[in-house]
Amino acid sequence: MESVKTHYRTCNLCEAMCGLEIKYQDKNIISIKGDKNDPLSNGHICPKATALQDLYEDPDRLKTPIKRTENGWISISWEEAYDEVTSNIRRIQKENGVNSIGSYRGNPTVHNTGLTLFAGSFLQSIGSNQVYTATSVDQLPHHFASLMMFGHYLLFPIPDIDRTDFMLIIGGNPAVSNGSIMTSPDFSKRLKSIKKQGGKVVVIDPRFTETSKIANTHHYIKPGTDALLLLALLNVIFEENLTSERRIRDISNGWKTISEHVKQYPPESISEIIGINSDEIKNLAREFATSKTAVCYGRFGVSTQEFGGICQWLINVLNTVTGNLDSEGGAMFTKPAIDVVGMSKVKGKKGSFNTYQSRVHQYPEFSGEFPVATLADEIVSPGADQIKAMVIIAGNPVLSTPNGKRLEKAFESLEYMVAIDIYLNETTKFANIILPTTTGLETPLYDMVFHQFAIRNTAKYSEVLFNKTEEQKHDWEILKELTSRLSGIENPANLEQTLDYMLQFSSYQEPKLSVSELKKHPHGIDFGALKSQLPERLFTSDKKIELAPKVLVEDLKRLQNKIKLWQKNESSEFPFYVIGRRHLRSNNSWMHNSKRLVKGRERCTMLVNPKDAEKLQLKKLQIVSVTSSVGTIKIPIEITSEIMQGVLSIPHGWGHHRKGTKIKVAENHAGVSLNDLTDANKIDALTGNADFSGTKVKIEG
Ligand SMILES: Nc1nc2c(c(=O)[nH]1)N[C@H]1C(S)=C(S)[C@@H](COP(=O)(O)OP(=O)(O)OC[C@H]3O[C@@H](n4cnc5c(=O)[nH]c(N)nc54)[C@H](O)[C@@H]3O)O[C@H]1N2
Ligand SMILES: Nc1nc2c(c(=O)[nH]1)N[C@H]1C(S)=C(S)[C@@H](COP(=O)(O)OP(=O)(O)OC[C@H]3O[C@@H](n4cnc5c(=O)[nH]c(N)nc54)[C@H](O)[C@@H]3O)O[C@H]1N2
Ligand code: SF4
Ligand SMILES: [Mo]
Repeated sequence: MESVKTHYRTCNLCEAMCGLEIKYQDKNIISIKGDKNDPLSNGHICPKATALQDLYEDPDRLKTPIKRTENGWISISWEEAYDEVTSNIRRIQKENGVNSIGSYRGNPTVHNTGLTLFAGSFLQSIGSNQVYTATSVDQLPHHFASLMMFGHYLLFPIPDIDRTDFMLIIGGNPAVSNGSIMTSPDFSKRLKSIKKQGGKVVVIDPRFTETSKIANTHHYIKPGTDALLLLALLNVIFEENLTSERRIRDISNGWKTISEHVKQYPPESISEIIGINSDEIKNLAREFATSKTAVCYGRFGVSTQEFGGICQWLINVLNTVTGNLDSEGGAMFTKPAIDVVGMSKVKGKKGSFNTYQSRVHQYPEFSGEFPVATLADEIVSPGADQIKAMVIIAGNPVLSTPNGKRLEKAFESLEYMVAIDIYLNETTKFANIILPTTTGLETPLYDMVFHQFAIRNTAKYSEVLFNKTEEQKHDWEILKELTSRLSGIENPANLEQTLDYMLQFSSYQEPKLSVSELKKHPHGIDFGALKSQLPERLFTSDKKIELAPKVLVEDLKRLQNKIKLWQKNESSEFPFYVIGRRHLRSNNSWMHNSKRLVKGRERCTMLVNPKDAEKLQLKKLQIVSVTSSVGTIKIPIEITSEIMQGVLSIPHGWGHHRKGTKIKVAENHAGVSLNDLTDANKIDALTGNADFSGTKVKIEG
């Protein structure tokens, strides 16, 4: 037996990029702890990190390609699998056109270096415009606002949380999610330290969340109405002349337009709709604008709503006009070692909008993809360019996209599907072939995406801990092989060589970066706090921030029409709003096969406010039927004043009872899928993002 060894790496499970210290002996893990010397996470981890061991040891994980036959799944060789996949893709394209192959890439794509580096050329080798990802059930409105205002869809302002005096959090619960589009490990500690230093934290959320518990103040808000709150905050700031910062004003367009538009939204006019008192709105605006530094951060809850695009735009405007964009303690731009955004000055895409439209609903394209809410339509509606086959990479859209049940039916009707995934689950069970990959501890990691969104500039490369077996393949190896077979063009570079190529363009020269240099720094290298970078960092043609982009200003008309509907307040067959909820020991849909993560009391429950429970005579843990315009689920309830009246909360990513999967632990903790209720026709009409917060339901006891 070998001696006990220590391995350092970054956890790839969520956006926080926590450094891990892993003790192991041979192929056995002894402990997974936080790496105190990681310059970003300083020793923090969450309960999910230890599940990396479960993932590594999971007997349900697929290791060799499997193929669906009339007699069930059989193992096949990689050679046979590659042959089948490429010949089917070519055949279907020959018979039905190049766009007959759809693709969907899920969330782990961005946590996997191989997938981020090799998926682009793979999709090019297919050449179809039927491209879908989890972006349009998540952060698409952020990209939209960035493209329109800063000229690049990946140029996100990140809260400078360690130096701020005031943080306004709208529709995010980083105390549980560990932060999103804000890589900030140990978020809770950072939030507490804002308070400790005399600063203030305010949360706006229909639920009194774990983050709200740490904050100074929490306001309930009626789901989907945040755009009005933001307009009212800006109204007060402009009316009371609380705007500031010549520097930013000098490098922005549209200051006057925005000030004119917000005049229409005094707090009194919208207070009743959103459910926050007008004096409280005024105080919040004043406190925010007069705080020495302040940052408004809005995440998933204000992205996945009917006016998600407007929300993300106005959040940027709020930070900008109060002098908090690109300045310490505000919202700042990062400068990562592999500067994907910066590199696109020379080569690469800055993003695009509406350059072509989807076939069935004419939804606008965004940066080369369509809203996934329309994927089922594109599969089931006959005609030229109908999707006949799907390539699914690291995604579980049956559980994660609106109206999952309808998507299941659509998948059933496909001529062919290939999935690149580690499990036989609710989505991959529809595949003809599953190509399994290494994951977690078996993979090298340089976080291409989340270094871009981090609250400090750092760089870290994690080596493989356990070498893969001979039969296993890395994601990038599979994509590279398929790409070369489909395109006939061989990519000579492997993963490390590709990273090396990119690292040579780093603006950090001390030390000179390469994979081998990064390997000498297993805890990572710290390049320090974020720095001001405007106007150089902007991608707009005149190097100015666009505060009033035309498409967004025009979208205010849609909001005006909605205000009339809200004001009417008509009674509805579906009186409740249902929103989501994340849990520290969950990760979207795919980590419920880890015993230690699912143990304990049932987590797939619906939160109901005591007043609503009383009205409907519901009892604790009673199983109720919840029905929306698209479906019904049965779920136990928890009665709690944590959730506001008229709103219900159900976590997403459950519903593992579906037949034909091979995820035993998850099947025994099945729960039900929130997305059997969400409606694929409900989207933010501007950006195409799913509108989850607008899901309306009724309850029957
Ligand atoms: N109603 C509602 N719906 C939601 C949300 C919500 O809050 N409410 N959240 C949304 C959000 S933010 C997101 S990001 C999406 C997520 O949506 P998806 O990305 O579609 O779903 P995941 O649950 O992340 O599933 C990831 C899949 O990748 C596989 N996988 C894991 N690691 C690897 C790997 O290393 N390689 C490969 N090839 N495969 C791997 C897993 O087995 C699983 O099948 O869900 C969205 N859907
Ligand atoms: N433990 C854990 N961590 C995760 C994940 C996970 O599944 N589990 N998923 C990861 C992923 S993919 C993502 S994208 C991030 C997401 O990270 P966050 O954005 O922090 O996501 P949520 O926890 O869903 O927080 C959204 C909040 O918005 C609130 N909300 C819902 N509707 C509205 C509304 O209309 N208005 C307002 N103001 N608030 C609203 C909800 O109550 C919720 O508290 O988390 C990541 N981290
Ligand atoms: S917070 Fe995220 S990155 Fe950190 S240990 Fe947990 S899952 Fe991993
Ligand atoms: Mo996400």
